[in-house]
Amino acid sequence: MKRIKITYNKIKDKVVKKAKEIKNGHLIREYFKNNILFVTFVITGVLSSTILRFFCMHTIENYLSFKAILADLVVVSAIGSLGYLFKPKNRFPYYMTMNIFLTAICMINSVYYTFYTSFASVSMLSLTQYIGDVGDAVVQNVLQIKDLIYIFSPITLIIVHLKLKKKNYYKRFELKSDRRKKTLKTLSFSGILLIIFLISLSPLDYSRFYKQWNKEYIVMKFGIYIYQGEDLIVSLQPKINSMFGYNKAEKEFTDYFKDRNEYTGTNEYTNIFEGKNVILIHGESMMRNAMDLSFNGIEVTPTLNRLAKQGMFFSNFYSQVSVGTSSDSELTYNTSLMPTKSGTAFVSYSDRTYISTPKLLKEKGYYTFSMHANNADFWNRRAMHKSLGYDRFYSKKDYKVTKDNTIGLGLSDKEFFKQSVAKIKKINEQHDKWYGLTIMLSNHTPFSDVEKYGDYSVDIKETVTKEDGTTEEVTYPYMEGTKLGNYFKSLHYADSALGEFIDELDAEGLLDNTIIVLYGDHDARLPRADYNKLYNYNMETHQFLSEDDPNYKEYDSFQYEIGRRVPFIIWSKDMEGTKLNQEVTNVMGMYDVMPTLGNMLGFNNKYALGHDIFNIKDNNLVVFPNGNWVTNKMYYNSQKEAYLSLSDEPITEEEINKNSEYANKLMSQLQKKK
Ligand code: GP9
Ligand code: MN
Repeated sequence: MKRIKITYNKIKDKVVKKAKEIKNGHLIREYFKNNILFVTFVITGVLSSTILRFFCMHTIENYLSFKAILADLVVVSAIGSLGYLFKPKNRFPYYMTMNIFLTAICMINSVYYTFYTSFASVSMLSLTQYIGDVGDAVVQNVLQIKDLIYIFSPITLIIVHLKLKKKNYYKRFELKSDRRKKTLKTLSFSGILLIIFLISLSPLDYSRFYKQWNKEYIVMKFGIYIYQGEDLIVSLQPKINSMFGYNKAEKEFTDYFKDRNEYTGTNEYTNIFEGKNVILIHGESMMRNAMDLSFNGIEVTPTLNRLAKQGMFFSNFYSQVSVGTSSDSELTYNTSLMPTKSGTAFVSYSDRTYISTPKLLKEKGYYTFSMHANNADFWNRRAMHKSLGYDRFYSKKDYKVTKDNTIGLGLSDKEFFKQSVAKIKKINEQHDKWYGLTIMLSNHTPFSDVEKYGDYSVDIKETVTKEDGTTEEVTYPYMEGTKLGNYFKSLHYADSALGEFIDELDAEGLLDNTIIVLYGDHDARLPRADYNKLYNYNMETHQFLSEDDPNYKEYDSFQYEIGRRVPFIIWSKDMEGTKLNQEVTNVMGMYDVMPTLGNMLGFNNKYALGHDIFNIKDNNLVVFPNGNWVTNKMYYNSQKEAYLSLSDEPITEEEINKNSEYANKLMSQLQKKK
């Protein structure tokens, strides 16, 4: 009894002494002094991750998110604790290696976010071969000073190391058992932090972490390091999935469609194009809103505007791409499935069986082909176009590409179309019915081959009569020299190539029994600041409005998101004046094309995620791979949990929840390809 009392008193004295020391700051100071390398490693690691959130998520509660800081602290301190397993003199190389690793994660994500407005995925590593081709575009437009800021972290660690070396800090001796004790103590500290972190998470946090598609949210609540770790596991999943769980995924996928017979069946457009040839045009980076713009009385896209006016124009249309951009559009267009949650379907899932437009047309006796004058392996098209059911893929090696006839990434669109017409002519001679995809290339970021786009001024030119009666042409600076201005020049070029293509096809008699279908593949990722310039220019005074001007219209992030619309047009020579010549204003997504066009061409895919727009009409809901969605009434940003009203009708919470639930259900099908 006496013994217990003595031990108790001893412990009590110790605790009181420690508490006093902590209160006086001795212990903390002492700890920092003795563990300076570890502390520096932890602080720099957490700071880098915070800076990344600061640059990517602009509200203070996002980048100073308590949960994310705690999560980063757990990861970095756990990694740091392992440093104590080394002898003091070997600790710096360990911390330095780990620091470079964590810094690289932040830097890569910083660059990646600027380009894709999303965080990087390990599964994209298998795509680095394609990045080479657009590498210049990335370096010119994306690598910014803010991406280099993270170098402060290894530099700080080196400085601290050199100072410690000078003070003979590394000459100390520590017993092996002491090192193990220290490691365990520090790891326990990380463990306590981990428990606090796990308790602080809400059910929504857990659910989003599990689903993984809302990357911003995960980084905001779990920090970049946990996100990247989870991403690594998820990225390896396709490989593992091929071995296990495939049957379960297939069952879930088919079950999803079992009770889905709403908005199906025939309508007044059923079979209307049966037996017609189809030329599908993939309009690289073509954006819908550019169709409304003119400079000096000349439209940016006169050809698109003519096709829209004479044909069927879906003016409220969105592509639904993820990081696979062009390839995601091709996938969704042809299968009515959505891109994968991580990586790209074209790369990770080219070995799956797809129900696709080319395959269903082949069953109806069509010959199917695709044409793109770029390297056949870009986006793994060589393999994937075969999986999608194209009989033949014409790629770079099938075209004459010279230095003189290239623009941007490769063969110019004008030259590509000219050479393609000759090929289509032959196909037409050999085949009764055909369906062919042509993928454009010139209008691709960074839109810097300006001198090759031809004359198209995006400044304002006016002829002014002087006092002496003579005239003079005056140029007022407007969009010249901006990235958006260069985009308009590039798009004007691509539009003119399109015009020439249609004329050449017509001259060869190839349009007589043919419909042209055109889609913009995705937006052009242009700076928001440039749109503020575009929409805040006074044509009378030739001045830009300042931000405090009452007429100044901010092109906010919502405007930017809904401004990502792309054109979708179905046109044929004889459509003008018929019932098909109309503007369809109901919101529509790329996944609605297969059901809509399929109905017109006379086929049906039971496993389509989208709907025939003429059946679903204004009940349509377009889900984006990041979880955002849009209806005729509103655009909903699920990361911000905020909406933009698009009509005068009131919006209820119940409606938002119902739509979000639908979006969630659909999102969970993304990975399950039949
Ligand atoms: C590459 C071209 C561009 O061949 O389709 O792809 P993107 O960079 O737009 O995904
Ligand atoms: Mn593209």
